[in-house]
Amino acid sequence: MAKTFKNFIAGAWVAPFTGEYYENRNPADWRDLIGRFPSSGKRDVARAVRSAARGFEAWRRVPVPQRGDVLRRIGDLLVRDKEDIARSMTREMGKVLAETRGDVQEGIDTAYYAAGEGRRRMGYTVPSELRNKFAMTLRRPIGVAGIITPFNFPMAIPTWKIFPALLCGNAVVFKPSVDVPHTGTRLVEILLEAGVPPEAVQLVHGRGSSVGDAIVAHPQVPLISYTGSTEVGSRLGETCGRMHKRLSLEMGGKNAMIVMDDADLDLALEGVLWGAFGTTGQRCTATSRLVLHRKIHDRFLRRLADRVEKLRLGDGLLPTTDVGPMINEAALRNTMRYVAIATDEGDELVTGGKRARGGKLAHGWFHQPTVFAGVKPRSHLEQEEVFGPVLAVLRVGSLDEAIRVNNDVRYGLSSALYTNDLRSAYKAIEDLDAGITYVNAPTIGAEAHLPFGGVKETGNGHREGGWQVYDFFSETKVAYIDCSGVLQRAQIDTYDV
Ligand code: UN1
Repeated sequence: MAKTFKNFIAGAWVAPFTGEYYENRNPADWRDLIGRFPSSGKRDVARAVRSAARGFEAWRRVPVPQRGDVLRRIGDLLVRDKEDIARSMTREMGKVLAETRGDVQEGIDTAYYAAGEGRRRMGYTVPSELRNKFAMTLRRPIGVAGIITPFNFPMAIPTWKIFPALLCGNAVVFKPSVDVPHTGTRLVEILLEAGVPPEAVQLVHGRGSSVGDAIVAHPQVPLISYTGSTEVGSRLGETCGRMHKRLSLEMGGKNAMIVMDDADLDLALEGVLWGAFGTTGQRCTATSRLVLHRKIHDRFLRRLADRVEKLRLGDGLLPTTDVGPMINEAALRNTMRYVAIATDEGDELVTGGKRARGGKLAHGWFHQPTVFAGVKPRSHLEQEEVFGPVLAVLRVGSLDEAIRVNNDVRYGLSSALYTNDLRSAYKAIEDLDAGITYVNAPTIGAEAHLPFGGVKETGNGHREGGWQVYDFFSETKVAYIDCSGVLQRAQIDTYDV
């Protein structure tokens, strides 16, 4: 009998007010039931926010370096449990073990970075225009942060948001994706074990349309950090705009990898395999377009097809597996829909193109790694995010044309250029409209201590990772201390003629 899991609200593991639960199953084999998780509702969120507001009042008074010590312990516990969490994460969401290990490692890196940040939460001191007067800035926590996260990085993405939120002194109401509630639960257990005060963190399971919306619309949640689709992000933006909330959005991508005729083609081949089919293409940073210079197009495509055909689908826990299942049936059907659209539009199917269900794959949501060539700029497959293992190949005649193709989409998260020409690399860094440009590396591989985020409809100007995210989760306060003992009027007494 599979376990029934609970929410963590007001310092205790509790059942949802709704009394309703849903089943969480292994996408590589849906006969494997991981557990039943709460389908919570508005009342659960309301209770969590009330408790988080109390948690905030206590946690905000803990000196920042001490909050940093708690973050360091979180990192230590993630190190201790890395293998175990990685295995249960692969069982829960399907990507191969090497990748779930990397996912936990990203959480560890983020924790240790946050711990260090606890000792350098810097404001600055500047000279005042008046005598005997200090002028300085400092950072203050904001309140209860609503954290809403996707399935594809069940550990890393929540940590990108929760760790800086906590380090800055906020309390957190966390809603993980309905597809990965187990990893969310593991993370919260670790936070508590490391010494985060019970009311500073709340875990509410359930759907976006009930739990997520209730968090976003709650008047006592002044800041929201969301990673997911551009459609949902726009909706959240409307609510947050109306309610004057601070909102960080991390959304879709249609990332291109450009391969020039002077590139190291062996390197580029490894890069595109990893970029397009890692996490079964279910990354916002996935390489979903491959833009090839015409001089190497045919040669490269042949080699690519050959390698893609050799990728082995299967359970991510098996060492023989290269590519795991898709997260659920809806995701699989969506990928199949795009294959049909591309075929209708006349794109040339090079390899793949079908659901895979033979032998050991019979009970999972598998789709063949798929490549379409001859894809035309502005066609559906070229413009829209599939979030699955489908690569669109385009042919160009120059770097300028490649850059135009890259930029002519609504998204702008990641980008990549393979070249051995320094001038081309420089031009790409200057001209590709994206938050991230990789030179001689694929579109995935962001590191925890650098800013992560995109331009255009990928985001709304904020960044995660690095130190920029610490500005998102805190408010700037300015303090002036006048030690002169007389009234000094800014703008007036220094310039009184
Ligand atoms: C995402 O694609 O949703 O750079 C996040 C990467 C990872 C993070 C990706 N470190 O691909």
